[in-house]
Amino acid sequence: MAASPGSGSNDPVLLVERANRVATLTLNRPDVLNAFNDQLLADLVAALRDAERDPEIAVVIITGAGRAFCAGQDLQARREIFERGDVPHLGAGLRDRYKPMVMRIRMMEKPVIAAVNGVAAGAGCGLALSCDIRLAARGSSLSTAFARVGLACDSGMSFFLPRLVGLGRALELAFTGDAVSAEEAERIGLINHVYPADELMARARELAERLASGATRAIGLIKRDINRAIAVDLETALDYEAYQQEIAGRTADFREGVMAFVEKRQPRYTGE
Ligand code: T3D
Repeated sequence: MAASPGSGSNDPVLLVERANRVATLTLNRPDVLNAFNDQLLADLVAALRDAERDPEIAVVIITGAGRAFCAGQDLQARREIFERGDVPHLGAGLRDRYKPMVMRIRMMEKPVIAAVNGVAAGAGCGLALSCDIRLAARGSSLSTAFARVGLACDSGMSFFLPRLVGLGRALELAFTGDAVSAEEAERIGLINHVYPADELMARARELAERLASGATRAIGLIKRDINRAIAVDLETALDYEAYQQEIAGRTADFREGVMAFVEKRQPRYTGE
């Protein structure tokens, strides 16, 4: 388990574990439900960049220490701004700290799985929605939370929420900030699967290792395809698919997939 030093505490704010081609990133500020401070955001972005560049890593899992996934921006840090009599300038912070987090996750040609082990609120919910697949523990919940503290959307919420649950539900969830239970979130498409809490990490690792042993180059291209397709018109999406499939068709994994099929055996993928 590798770790980077946090600020103001001896505990690392992000734990990084690498095993079986899977990097598990654990947000580690459990006393404040893993709320984001600047150090945690910086460490998370750096760890995502490292995982993206590391050829030994094929899949990333993000989870939280303790009883929460992430309660969003640390509001204590915002209170300090008001107590100093300063005016918050949130736009620059979003561009400099939250946008890189979301972009790293979306642009990385490797699956990123959110293992939502407890409450995910505000930008913590945004983090979960930015991931490719969300698994959740029974008893966990998601809340947009922003409107409850007088904020608009950030961390990709306005982009991902309507795409996952449709416009009507997205607006209701964003207007109210009401918490959605893991079970309800699964029903409306916000969460992929719900598991008993003590099974969550084993299930997340099982899925991650399965993807890591698959045709990882093709999986990376699929992620690019779908990233592109959700934000463009049909014709552009079809052209982009053709471009990407040209690349996939030249991989050793495609050849192996075809040969394994016709030879009636399990494929042995290499990611090449
Ligand atoms: O500012 C910018 O840069 C713009 C970006 C904004 C992005 C955002 O994320 S804005 C939204 C911020 N998040 C929230 O509004 C959620 C705030 N938290 C809550 O509403 C509740 O804590 C939860 C619903 C998440 C969980 O409730 P509960 O009852 O299970 O726990 P709790 O007792 O409220 O929290 C436990 C502790 O965590 C508590 O500390 P204490 O009293 O034990 O010393 C609480 O203050 C602390 N905590 C929870 N969330 C945050 C937090 N501390 C700082 N910031 C938090 N976001």
